[in-house]
Amino acid sequence: MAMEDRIRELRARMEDALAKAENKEQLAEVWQNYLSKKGQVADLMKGLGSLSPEERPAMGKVINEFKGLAQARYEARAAFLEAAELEKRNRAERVDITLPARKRPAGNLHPITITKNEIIDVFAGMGFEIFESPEIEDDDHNFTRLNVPKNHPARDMQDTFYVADDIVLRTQTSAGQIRYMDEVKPPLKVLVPGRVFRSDSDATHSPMFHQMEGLVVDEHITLGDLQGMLDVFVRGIFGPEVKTRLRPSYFPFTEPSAEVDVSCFQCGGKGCSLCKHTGWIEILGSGVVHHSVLKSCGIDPEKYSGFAFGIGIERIAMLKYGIGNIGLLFENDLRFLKQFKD
Ligand code: 2NM
Repeated sequence: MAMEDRIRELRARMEDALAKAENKEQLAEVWQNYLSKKGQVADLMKGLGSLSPEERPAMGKVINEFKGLAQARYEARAAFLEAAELEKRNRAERVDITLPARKRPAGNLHPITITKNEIIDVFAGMGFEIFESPEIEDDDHNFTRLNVPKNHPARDMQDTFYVADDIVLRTQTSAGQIRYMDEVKPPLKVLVPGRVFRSDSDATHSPMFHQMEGLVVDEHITLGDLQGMLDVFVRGIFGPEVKTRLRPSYFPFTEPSAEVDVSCFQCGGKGCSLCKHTGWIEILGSGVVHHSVLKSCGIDPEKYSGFAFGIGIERIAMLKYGIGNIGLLFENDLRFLKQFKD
């Protein structure tokens, strides 16, 4: 075949192969077949040897021109495929930056935590320290030093969870008050929040619940100081209109002891279903710290006196939010919990 015909035929085949190459691998194959040292364009060059010396220069020029053209075609196809690939990737990775962000559901605090924080805020405003202590206590801190003698009904297995002979799950956070008084001497104002445990369970009682006990010890502390601070507390929690009243009661660690009522924040004291038509709602227990409790902590009861109170956080939360069953606070049903988003 004449050289011109071979070139024309080769050019047609190569252009066809290039047009069919759809990716880098197929393109590399075309390069290998036609443009590499062992490719068909190089073969043409080798074919020059069989021509006469007169024909060689002109033919060499033609082949060289073809080689340049073949390379240009190859590069054009390579550039085209690269652009197509980039375009395809851009389309696949396209993001609409005007789309609103996907919503992440936000959580909220548990009503017990909300109530606990609110109570802490009010007492922190009156200068109280916050102190935390262990949930597992010894008999000494949970009972004996709180003036709960052996054989007292509060020690009965029915109320107290025993971990070992003289080790209990604390039944009140006052065990922490004892630990605090071992470290800090009067004047002192401390609040001990935490979980407590009693074998008791119904619509308003849970075997685990949260308490916050307060203690103030200084010279010349009286029941009047207690009532003044309680007034600040209930107004901070239930609103500026409410009043308090003390009724005599009994706790082994206080003498005298008092039950504290708040005037009904729903009906203003006129009587409604919430206050069972009495105008008053019981909210906590309190009293003047028993001299033997002070003595058990090395505090001289002749010089110092104090008052203490115990608040049930669940009780306050249930009153504040109108929750009828304590179990709702521990079931962790999101339909219930989501209602406390602020
Ligand atoms: C209450 C009621 C009355 C109380 C007593 C003490 C301590 F440690 F000072 F003796 N802390 N908390 C107390 C007093 C707790 O809870 C209903």
